[in-house]
Amino acid sequence: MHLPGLSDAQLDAFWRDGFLVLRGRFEANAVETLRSACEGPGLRPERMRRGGDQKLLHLLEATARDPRLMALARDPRLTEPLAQLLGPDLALQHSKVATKPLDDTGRGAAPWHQDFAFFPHTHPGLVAAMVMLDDADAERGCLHVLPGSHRLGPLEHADAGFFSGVCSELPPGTEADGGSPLEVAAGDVTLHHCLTLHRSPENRSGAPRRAVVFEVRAADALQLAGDVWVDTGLVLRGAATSQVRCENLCTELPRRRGADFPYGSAWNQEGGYARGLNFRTEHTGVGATDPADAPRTLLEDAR
Ligand SMILES: O=C(O)CCC(=O)C(=O)O
Repeated sequence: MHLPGLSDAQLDAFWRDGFLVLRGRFEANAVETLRSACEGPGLRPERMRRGGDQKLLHLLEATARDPRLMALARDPRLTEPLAQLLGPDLALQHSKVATKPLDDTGRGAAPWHQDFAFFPHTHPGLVAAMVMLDDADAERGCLHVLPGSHRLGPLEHADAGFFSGVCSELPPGTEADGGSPLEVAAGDVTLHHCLTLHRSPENRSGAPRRAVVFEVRAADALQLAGDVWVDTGLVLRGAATSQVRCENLCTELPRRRGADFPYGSAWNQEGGYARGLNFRTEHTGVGATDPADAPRTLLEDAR
């Protein structure tokens, strides 16, 4: 197996720029296997149900949908470079298959954001590894990054006080359609730091743009907010730890806009009773006083 670690120059480049492209990590037959997994029973029916080639789709919990994607998450061609960046013990925050509409429909773009804003942790030791299943350039919706932006720290992603998923304090001069395109071939892997500002334009090529994405964290990073998925916390390398590392950073907790919006405020700092009441008070202005009336499972039911 082809298993090069990152060179010192690559490590320096990652910490300087906040991203790295690993060329030719997966051979053509490995890419073919992954494409078949994406068309398999764990993914295709759900993809079609949610709009298929007409929509930008992030099919989460990918490792639980197909054993080939579980094997990929733990493949040393990914975990070894990630361990060089994050330390020996690695866990998953989320996994997903990301696809875009085949045509210029206006629905395939992801605006500027930092991944950390969606799931703040006690330290920013998280890196996204994107395994490309198709070639991608700017026309075909490749990732665009703002080099060095991971050094800005956590930025705001809010609209009228609610989490929007879009960075609302872009560095001066950053154009909505700017950034450095990461042109890639199928089998390449891009790595980006969880604080690196990135965006992904729509796919105007008429050809598919598929990728498998793993957001990987150092095992000692404790999640403060945002959703957990069925495979969140899956140990990918090394071991889980009871140690929590806290860094001196100030970050916004994503504030939920509505019951069906999948990012909640401090989800693990409120009990079910408090969470239901807080949500209802915030959104209807009516606080329940009778405990029997408390919407204990309001959020869970809405998911
Ligand atoms: O599929 C893409 O290119 C967008 C990925 C992205 O921005 C993300 O997962 O945070």
